[in-house]
Amino acid sequence: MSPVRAFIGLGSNLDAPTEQLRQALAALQALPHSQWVGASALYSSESLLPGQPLYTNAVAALDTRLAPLELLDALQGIENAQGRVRGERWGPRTLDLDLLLYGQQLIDEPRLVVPHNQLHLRAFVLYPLAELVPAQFSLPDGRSLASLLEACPFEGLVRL
Ligand code: PH2
Ligand code: MG
Ligand code: MG
Repeated sequence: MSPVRAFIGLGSNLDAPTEQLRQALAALQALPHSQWVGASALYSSESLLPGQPLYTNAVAALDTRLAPLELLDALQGIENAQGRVRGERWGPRTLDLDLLLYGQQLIDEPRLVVPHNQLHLRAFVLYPLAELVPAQFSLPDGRSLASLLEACPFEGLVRL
């Protein structure tokens, strides 16, 4: 199997978020059967759920021979290693690693939906992603990243 370029969204709003992201980026660089491509800058923003600590977010890219569910397992392993406690949906977390895109594949399985179903609504995903792809980049369903960025103001994001 030839490698597939995967994009991973990183987020943290507990226990020194910026340090959590740095540690997670190092863990992603060490993933087996995968070649590191790069990461965006870190960004700070308010949580989508009010009343939570600020989030730090970033997006990383790697070329991987791991199958989508193998990659998901590896991402959850990193989340767990960094103290992720699975409680309420959208609760504060030490580390969230979301598989945003896996090549141009559309995946709809009980454990995994790719592209991530909120990707198009989230400035803290779209703007970091835009740092890692060509200007004419499109999602597997044909939506251009440029059109999604246009519909999703940068407002509220702070590039760290
Ligand atoms: N993740 C959530 C809910 N809200 N808000 C920001 N700013 N960043 C996130 O990563 C985030 C969020 C659930 O995954
Ligand atoms: Mg998430
Ligand atoms: Mg998640």
